[in-house]
Amino acid sequence: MPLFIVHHRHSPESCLARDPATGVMLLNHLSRPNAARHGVLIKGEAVVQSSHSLFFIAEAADETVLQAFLAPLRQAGEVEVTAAMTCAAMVSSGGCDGRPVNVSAEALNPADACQDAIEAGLLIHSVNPLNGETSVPDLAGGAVMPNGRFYLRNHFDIPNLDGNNYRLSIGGLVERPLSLCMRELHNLQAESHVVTLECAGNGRSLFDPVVPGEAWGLGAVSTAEWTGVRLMEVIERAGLRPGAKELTFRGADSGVVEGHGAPVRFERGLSLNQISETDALLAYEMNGEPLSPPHGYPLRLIVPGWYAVASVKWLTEIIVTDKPCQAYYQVEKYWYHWVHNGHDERAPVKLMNVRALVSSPDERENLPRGETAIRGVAWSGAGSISRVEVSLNDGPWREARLVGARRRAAWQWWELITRLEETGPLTVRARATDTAGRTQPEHAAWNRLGYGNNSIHSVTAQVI
Ligand SMILES: Nc1nc2c(c(=O)[nH]1)N[C@H]1C(S)=C(S)[C@@H](COP(=O)(O)O)O[C@H]1N2
Ligand SMILES: [Mo]
Repeated sequence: MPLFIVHHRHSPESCLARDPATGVMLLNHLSRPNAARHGVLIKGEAVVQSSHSLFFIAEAADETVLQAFLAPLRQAGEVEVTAAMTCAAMVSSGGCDGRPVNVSAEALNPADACQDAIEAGLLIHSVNPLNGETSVPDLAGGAVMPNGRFYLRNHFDIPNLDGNNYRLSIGGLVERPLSLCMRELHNLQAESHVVTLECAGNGRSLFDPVVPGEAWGLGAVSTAEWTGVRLMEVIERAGLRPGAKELTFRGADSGVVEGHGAPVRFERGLSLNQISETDALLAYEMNGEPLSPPHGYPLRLIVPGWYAVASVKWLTEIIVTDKPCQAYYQVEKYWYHWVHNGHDERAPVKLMNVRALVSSPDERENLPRGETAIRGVAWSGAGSISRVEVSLNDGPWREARLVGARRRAAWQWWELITRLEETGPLTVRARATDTAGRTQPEHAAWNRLGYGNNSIHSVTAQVI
């Protein structure tokens, strides 16, 4: 809804607040419930001391609605209404003299989505497309991440799909092409899995030399309980025809990318062999709530263990083929491109690397001497976490305690209780090993697009 700043002024002689009855009448009129009955959402109000002047910020469908609500204030003095916008809208429109972005009905208003993300506590990297990460200390907390604080990675505008008219189509090399509405999907047997998603670019900004792409810190990772239908359940209903080997997952979003004249869709592929090794889910709920539009409403794919690029949001089509998917985000992006002794080597981005993050202490945090808990999370796409070790001030690696359930595809809490005897800087490093025997390198191999950075995390606090 449009945003306005309201300024009301009256003369000292006719000060409304001086008369208790009028004062109370105004308080009630400006109360949030009463404003809401008039179609006005008051975001915050304040009176300038000793100046008989009141300001407030309000949302309303249009200025007429707001003006009608302001009648009691107009009777008492002057009212000035100024059109305004959120800081997020300002940035997304290209500056203070920009015009609000014209958003098509098919897309979510990027400024509104960004405002929600800011209020939930995400650190924003870009408004359009909307990308934001969680702060590393915020990764610690409940078993899952609150939905609003789950990092966001979008390549294009966020589709604003209507769940009531939505259909998932399954076609290509199948016996019975399907077109399923959400009710039909809800009627199939539901499963819930706690799964960690990590963006392949998480930690990219820590590569040296600098690589292009979204400059993620370490918070492009989160965990949620996803509820939906097993992907293979739906595929089996459609029935595979001979030769069927590969699936392409098509999202509703599209846009212009470098080197291509026509807009491309967000599409990714998996082979049936790869799918048989995961519990891939067609998810409609995240932590017990319907998916929010930025996280893929009404349906997304969740591929446990894989870097999150595989988990296609706003999934509208599954196409069964005999050949691997050739989509832009399959063949031109999401490839490791290493340079070893002057030779180029390439490999597709698949399973998440093993990795531990220290969530507590935070960088530059002051810690009192005495007993302290070093905490964090650890995960891997290739297995569950078998061990996390911690080194303090480059001392020997000490084994941390793994906390909570061992889940195959979700991060693992860990902690190490220790005594801090000496004041001064304390460097904490944590290194995870998974059940597949993989562990973390001191420095992950640099690659041209900055994927899979699982270098050992190091945090320096101060003991005081
Ligand atoms: N349709 C669609 N699906 C998508 C993307 C996208 O841009 N469009 N981004 C992918 C990438 S790179 C990541 S890291 C995850 C992010 O999921 P989230 O925004 O729910 O955290 O979604 C994946 N699925
Ligand atoms: Mo990603």
